[in-house]
Amino acid sequence: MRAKKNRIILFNPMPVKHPVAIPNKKTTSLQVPLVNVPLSLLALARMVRNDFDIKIFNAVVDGDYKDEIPAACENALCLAVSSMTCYQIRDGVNICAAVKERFPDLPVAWGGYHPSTEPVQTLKSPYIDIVIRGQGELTFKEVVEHLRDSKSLTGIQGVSYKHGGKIVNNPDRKFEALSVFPPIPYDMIDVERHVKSYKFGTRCIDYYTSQGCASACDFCSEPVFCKRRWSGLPPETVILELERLAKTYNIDTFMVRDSDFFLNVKRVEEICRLLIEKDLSLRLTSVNGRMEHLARMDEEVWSLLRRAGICEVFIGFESGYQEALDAMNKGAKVSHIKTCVDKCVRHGIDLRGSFMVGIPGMDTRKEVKSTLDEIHQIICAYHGRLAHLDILLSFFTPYPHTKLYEASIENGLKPLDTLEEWGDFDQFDFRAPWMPHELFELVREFRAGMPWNSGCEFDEWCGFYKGMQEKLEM
Ligand code: B12
Ligand code: SF4
Repeated sequence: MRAKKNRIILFNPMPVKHPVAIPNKKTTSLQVPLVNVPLSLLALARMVRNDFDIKIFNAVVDGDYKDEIPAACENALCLAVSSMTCYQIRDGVNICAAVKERFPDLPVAWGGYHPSTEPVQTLKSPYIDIVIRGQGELTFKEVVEHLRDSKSLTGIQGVSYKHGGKIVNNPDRKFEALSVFPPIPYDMIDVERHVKSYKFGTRCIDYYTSQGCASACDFCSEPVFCKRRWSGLPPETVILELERLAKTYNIDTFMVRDSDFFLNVKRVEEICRLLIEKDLSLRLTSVNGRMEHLARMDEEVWSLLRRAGICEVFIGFESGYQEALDAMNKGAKVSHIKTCVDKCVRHGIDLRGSFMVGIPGMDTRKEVKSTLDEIHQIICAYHGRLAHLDILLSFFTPYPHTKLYEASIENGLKPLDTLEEWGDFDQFDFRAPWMPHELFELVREFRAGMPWNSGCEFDEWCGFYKGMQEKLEM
């Protein structure tokens, strides 16, 4: 009898076409760190590591992946690729094409946010055979077991695949509680190559405590992906894992990659209490929360956060224009921005905030003006402490099957009909057909002038902002 194939190649493609590091000129860290632990792949690997031989490639750290992946695919059971809606698609497709040229029969599976939200179009690519939709752990395990045993994928929940020239979409799989899975197996990668410096420490790695989001923002992929479900690890598990990782890899800072860390405030309080009790001297950064929720959160909880080492929160403020927030179904008021900023200042917690402009159907000039004003107000609140603030300003980008994608089409966006079109779409500076050229350029000028990008001090900033306002009034 022939031995069954059991090598699985897992691949996390490059998120950006040109890996440029954008430094934050007010701190020592990057604005958006490019080197990230491939949590998606590790979440899958933990389910199959005992029965399969796993090889992980993370494009941002594995320089030779373009040559090494096709070579590693010889005699493999399958190649599995993770992708967001961005350049990862293009890089992933290129690698899969090279692999299929050498091994046309090797099954290629894709998962992650893009294929999950656009499975049929993804499967129209000649280089992709299987899409695993949504949370991947259980589905992936079943799929690779079936491939190994040469069984059909019929009936495996959460899978879409090609069969006899047709695309078959099996029913969705129920969202599972995170606590049923083994811990993320950091030992399966070279952690040292994923350690980064970030603001509060020199040894920072990515970690997550929850998956999903219960909100329904109309621009965001999360509701399409997780159908508004959320699951968080129990506080005791979080603390044990943080302690173990900190000790094993000498980590001082964890970048928390949850979509909504704060959803269950009791859980947050308990995590904080345990962190304080254990006195591990850890810093948690980029901890994501929703503005209307954080604005309502009790002062006592805010003060616990800082004492527990939660040094920085990441809030998607999105817009300073109420009509835009409403069009996004953000469920928040512009006034929540100030409330959150005041709380951060009062409790000594650094703030990362993100804004975007160019929502379809808006009076774009008013939208831009209000949003830039709001950013200025935040800068004023932090004026002498600009290193404690970081604002990301981007242009609205449509994502598959979101309501604002539909609105974008109605407002003149050419539909993105192929996987490759999504992969070649400019995520950084998407200029929507409804965004006037002069406003687009003005926003880019504003962004380049922001203190973190230009390095300017508060007084200089105020002069620059006055000039911007005059241009906006014209
Ligand atoms: C870390 C992160 C990044 C990292 C890179 C991560 C990476 N994969 O290399 C960086 C900072 C580079 C990044 C960039 C971007 N990101 Co990002 N990012 C995240 C974040 C915060 C965490 C991802 C993560 O590791 N999660 C933990 C893992 C375990 O979950 P997961 O990835 O979902 O994996 C599970 C399933 O998806 C599935 N799965 C995933 N991959 C695969 C593969 C296979 C084969 C299978 C079977 C299953 C499977 O199984 C896993 C376990 O359940 C998420 C939000 C979130 N909380 O997930 C946003 C998120 C993924 N990012 C998002 C976006 C939009 C972006 C940008 C495009 C934003 C922009 N406009 O610039 C950029 C892209 C490139 C760029 N321009 O820089 C969106 C995705 C939307 C979409 N349709 O793709 C998210 C969901 C945030 C949001 N709510 O909008 N991001
Ligand atoms: S924008 Fe944030 S709060 Fe809204 S659905 Fe997406 S992840 Fe959830």
